[in-house]
Amino acid sequence: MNDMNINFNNMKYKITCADVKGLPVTDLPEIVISGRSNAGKSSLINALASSNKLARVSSKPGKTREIIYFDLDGKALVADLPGYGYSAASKEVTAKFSDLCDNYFRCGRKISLVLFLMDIRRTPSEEDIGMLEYLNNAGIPYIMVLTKCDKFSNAEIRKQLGILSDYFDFKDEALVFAVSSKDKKGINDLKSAISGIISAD
Ligand SMILES: Nc1nc2c(ncn2[C@@H]2O[C@H](COP(=O)(O)OP(=O)(O)OP(=O)(O)O)[C@@H](O)[C@H]2O)c(=O)[nH]1
Ligand SMILES: [Mg+2]
Repeated sequence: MNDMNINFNNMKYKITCADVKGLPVTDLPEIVISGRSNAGKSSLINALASSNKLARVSSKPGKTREIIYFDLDGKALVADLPGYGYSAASKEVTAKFSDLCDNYFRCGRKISLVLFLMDIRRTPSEEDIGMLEYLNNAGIPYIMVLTKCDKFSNAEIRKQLGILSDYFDFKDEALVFAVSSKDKKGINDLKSAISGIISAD
């Protein structure tokens, strides 16, 4: 694998976009972090960057409400998307989040890689299943990242992987990683996989 050696510690905040019209114009590959509210998207960005303050994390779902871009070592952009499936917000606000995600995926932007996050303890939601179907149909490369695996024993993780394979029609090339942003388990393997995919792009 022609690994381009991305320095994940060199990740910097770039821009916040409330609307797809404001998305940065770029030739860099784009890595998108997607998944339901509270799945651990912003925490994963911090874990990848070995930082605890780059992306804002909250125990309340719905923290990230705009698309937040980070520059990854000058070699890629990372987009932290608002989570879907967050219904505690007002109807109007909820519609705006999902519109923004929908518009983002529909606006014709070239996406090099989606990190599709799910809390390993949760049963996949309809939206999770829809998202995976969309990625498969659109031929967008993705990595499934099962988060918060510090909450599970290795036996529980194996069992959950079995359950998930009943839900998702994993393609042969689908990559599945169990990680913990808290104790950093699986983070280095995930970084290598991201580097490999981005360098082949
Ligand atoms: N135990 C544990 N908790 C985690 C982990 N990753 C995230 N969390 C917790 O999960 C909650 C949500 O984390 P965020 O990173 O803000 O989640 P998010 O997907 O960005 O959420 P939204 O922006 O609301 O969509 C916080 O309380 C985090 O501390 C993990 O690996 N292990
Ligand atoms: Mg977030």
